[in-house]
Amino acid sequence: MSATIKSLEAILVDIPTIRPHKLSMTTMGVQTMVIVRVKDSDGVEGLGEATTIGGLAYGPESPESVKLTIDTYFKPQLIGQSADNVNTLRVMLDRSTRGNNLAKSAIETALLDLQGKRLNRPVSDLLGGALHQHIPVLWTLASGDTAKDIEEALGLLETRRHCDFKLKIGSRPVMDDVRHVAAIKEAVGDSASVRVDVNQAWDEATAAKGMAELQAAGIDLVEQPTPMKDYAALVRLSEKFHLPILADEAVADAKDMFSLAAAGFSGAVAMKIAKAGGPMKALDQAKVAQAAGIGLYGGTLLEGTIGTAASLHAWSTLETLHWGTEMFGPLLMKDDIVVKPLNFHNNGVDLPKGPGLGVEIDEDKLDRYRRKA
Ligand code: MUC
Ligand code: MG
Repeated sequence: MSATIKSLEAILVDIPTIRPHKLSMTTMGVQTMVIVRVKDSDGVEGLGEATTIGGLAYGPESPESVKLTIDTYFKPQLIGQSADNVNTLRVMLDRSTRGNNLAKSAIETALLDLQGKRLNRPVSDLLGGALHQHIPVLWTLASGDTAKDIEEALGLLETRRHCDFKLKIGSRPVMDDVRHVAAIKEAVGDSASVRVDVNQAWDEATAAKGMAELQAAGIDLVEQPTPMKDYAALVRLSEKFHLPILADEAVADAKDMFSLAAAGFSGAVAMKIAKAGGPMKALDQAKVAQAAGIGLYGGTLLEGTIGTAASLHAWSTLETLHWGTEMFGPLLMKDDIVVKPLNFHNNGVDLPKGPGLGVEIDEDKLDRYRRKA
């Protein structure tokens, strides 16, 4: 008889960030992860994670609501089910629950990890097989201070931990942001790719002005300049500029990708396992983007090591990641809750090895950082 799901736990874990991380909608000083532990009747454990950036300032799911959805709605459905068919379980949750993609992503990840451990294969094998063992990773400069960002970037270039940078802008007047970005681009030089993420902060006219200036300053990519639902603006801006647009909040899953591509968008997409509802669904989105000629980028909601490893297993199966990835989440946190952190070097990170995600919980650390109240 196949193993059944015996227990499921969703744990809130709060870890301070190494410095304030300033986004257009909020400033993060702590990252909250929802860690999922699912155990089967043979005692094998699968790990999953859901995070978001800036809580409800960013999107409709908060870490607390993810935990509630899992504890109250998903757990009763999953306990007692056969653990050996991830598709059956994710379809079951999709039928019973609309949206809640962050919570679904944590569960799909945990089920894949469990399955991988049972089969003694890495999660990337369950997704078709890895094509890459080392994956490029950029760094986000978001201290809120131009001089500090430059110092941070030059240090990272010197150690070759990162060679590309994403700048978080949108909270200040557009020309202040342009000056900030241009100064950083000038300091890091031509060998580094500099991109910006506006996190929806501009209206279309501001975006047109901002993009013209950023194009002149040598910026390579502009992420989500306008509000997520305004597809027409994204399409018009993508037609107007050589400077490509990276669609982020606008496209959560394969269906969104199809709609935006069908509306005439060209550019690139930030895939995120959390937005899509899990690694498998993020790869569904990748297929639609590929068919529409839209460039791929491995995105993050600043997950810790578990969520980052799950994303890396997914991205490793894609032949071309046109814009690389931003899977640096664990490096933004002061500490980690795993035994062996991911290995970031040579402007990228190694795909973790071993069965499942290839990640093991450090129980003492988990105990230290788990939310008590
Ligand atoms: C986002 O909006 O793209 C990724 C890097 C970062 O600093 O924030 C995120 C999310
Ligand atoms: Mg973004």
